[in-house]
Amino acid sequence: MLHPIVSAGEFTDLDRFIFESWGYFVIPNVLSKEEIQQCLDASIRIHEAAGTLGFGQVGRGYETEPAIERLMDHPAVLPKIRGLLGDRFIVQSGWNTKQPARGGMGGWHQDGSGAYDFKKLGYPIPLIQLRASFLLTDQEEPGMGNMEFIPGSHRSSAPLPDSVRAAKSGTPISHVLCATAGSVLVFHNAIWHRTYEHNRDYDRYTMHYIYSPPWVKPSDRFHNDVDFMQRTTPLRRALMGDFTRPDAPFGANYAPPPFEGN
Ligand SMILES: O=C(O)CCC(=O)C(=O)O
Repeated sequence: MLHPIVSAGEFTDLDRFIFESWGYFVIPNVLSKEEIQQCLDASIRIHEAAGTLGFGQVGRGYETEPAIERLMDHPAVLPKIRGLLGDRFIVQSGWNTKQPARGGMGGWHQDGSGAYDFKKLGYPIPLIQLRASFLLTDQEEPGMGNMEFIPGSHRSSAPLPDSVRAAKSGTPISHVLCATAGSVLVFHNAIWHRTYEHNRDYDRYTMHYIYSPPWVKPSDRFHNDVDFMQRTTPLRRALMGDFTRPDAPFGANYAPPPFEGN
């Protein structure tokens, strides 16, 4: 099957071309078996603490779980985020998603804000929420809680027909992404996507980090947790939006996060 696979680390011209034309790419083998296990254990704790019943997304897991925190600025992924957003961006949110054993299909959607539809910003819909999804369980074949995408749909000015959305059926051009645990999907907010069905008898977990321009409001928190901010690294603090601005409305810019040496 055709897959938009890229290598970890450096953001290349080909990575950019793939992202621009497909709306997403996959970085295989980012996490070791040990790291996957640590993140899985952490995900289970996060959802147990939140009391998730069925499908659920829990934010702020990075504040309490070091294995999840380490994914925020992972060296295999961060160069891709910098390549696509530049050097000034924030972690808008970090959502840990659980799809329960034998969970059904999700609904087709584009990411964005219910409060202000990103379509109103212009065409093509701009890159406002860049997502890096760390797969914590294997999704090597369809039916394992995969992500399903419609390649190139982030550039479609036509909406996905209601008949497709209501019926929860497939489209002839959708792509059920298959990848092993430890792979990372990077995708554009405007790409049409959904959670594919999960036919196995264990829960599926994915850790999603969303990166946004610095003037976008965080969506998983109203305030940064003080203990976490004191404990974490200077780079992560900056990515959480803790930076000094010489002026309020960003007109004169601000010092970029300390990407080197962290
Ligand atoms: O199934 C998932 O983990 C992702 C759900 C999704 O599509 C989303 O959060 O926008």
